[in-house]
Amino acid sequence: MKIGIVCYPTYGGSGVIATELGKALAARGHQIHFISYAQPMRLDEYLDNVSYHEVEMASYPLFEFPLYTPALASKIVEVARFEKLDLVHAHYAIPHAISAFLAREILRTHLKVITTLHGTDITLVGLEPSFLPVMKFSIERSDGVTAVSRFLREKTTTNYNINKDIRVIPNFVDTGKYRRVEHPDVRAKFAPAEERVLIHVSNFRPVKRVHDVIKIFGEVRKKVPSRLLLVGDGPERSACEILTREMNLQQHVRFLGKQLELVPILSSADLMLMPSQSESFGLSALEAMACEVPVISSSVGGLPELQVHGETGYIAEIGDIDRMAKYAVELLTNEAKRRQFGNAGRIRAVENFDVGKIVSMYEEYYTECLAAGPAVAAG
Ligand code: GMT
Repeated sequence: MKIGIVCYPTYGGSGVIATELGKALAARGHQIHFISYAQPMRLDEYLDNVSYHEVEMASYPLFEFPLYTPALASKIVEVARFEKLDLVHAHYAIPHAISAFLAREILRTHLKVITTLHGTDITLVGLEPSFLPVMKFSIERSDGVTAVSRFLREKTTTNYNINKDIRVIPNFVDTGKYRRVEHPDVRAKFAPAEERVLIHVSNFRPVKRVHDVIKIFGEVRKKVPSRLLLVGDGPERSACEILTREMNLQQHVRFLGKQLELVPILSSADLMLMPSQSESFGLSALEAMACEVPVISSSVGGLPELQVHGETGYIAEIGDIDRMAKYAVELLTNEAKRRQFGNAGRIRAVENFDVGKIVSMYEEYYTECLAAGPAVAAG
């Protein structure tokens, strides 16, 4: 198949999944064309069957706001026409699916559009009154819609009053690459041998509740000598650095910024904290599980579909810092149990969320959508 993949290129789960999906499909012989405003972060090497097409943004004083949606549509038209795309797979409905529909109108062909819903496109952004009708339209007019968890499918149908078949295709990880490989030299950079290592990976947006991570760590440190690694960057980073200093934890917390090579870092960690306010899937938690790192998370969104309370980690209510800290101390002071949870997480990642299995689900879904007639919006 000839597939256009439209995604955000930034450090974030939807871009990671789109890029890894495209790479895996290319390895299976499909022609993949990534379309975005910058090279996706994980597309950092030359690969057979993969091309990247950058959306050029014209600036003109009359345009107060960057006109990304039409610029992206024009690029999709160009790529679809010259590369003879069979379908466009839009990751995130707004604006990617909208641009794909515009491209389809211009091309006057029935270019198939498949949209994958990832998270805040549905739970936050799309609920803005100004976006609501556009969001509903983009779901209804897609030839296929997938959601990364059952939670997100349910939210989509109830929030937008949509009667459309939405396929749940969960996120995935390459468990061949994401596996625990002890790197004593890397671990030694982060903590003395007798201390435990906690980790949090996110884009530091308010929904991630990174403040809670630091507060949980503050409680844990009262009982267990330990360090906290904070991986990623985003709007809350400065406030988190301030909180760390206010709590006098700066000697024990490392802000590592955006990191591409996560496996050695995850392999140095004993526990992951993910106390999010909203999380349709929680890709970082899956990557941690693949590396045998137990996860302590909140109970929101798709997290209970990913990890099993009391088996691969623990789940607590949003904001319940004391309980999360208690769970963390329990695992960090019981090495046998911590390892058992780590192994269970690895097995769950391999059996349910490995790249091979999930990419086949996408492949089958593409074939189904290509064989079906055009999508028709209800009422
Ligand atoms: O929707 C977002 O907030 C951003 C998005 C991203 O690009 O990281 O995150 C969402 O998609 C990821 C990939 O499917 C999921 O793992 C995240 O759980 C989800 N984030 C939220 O729901 C907050």
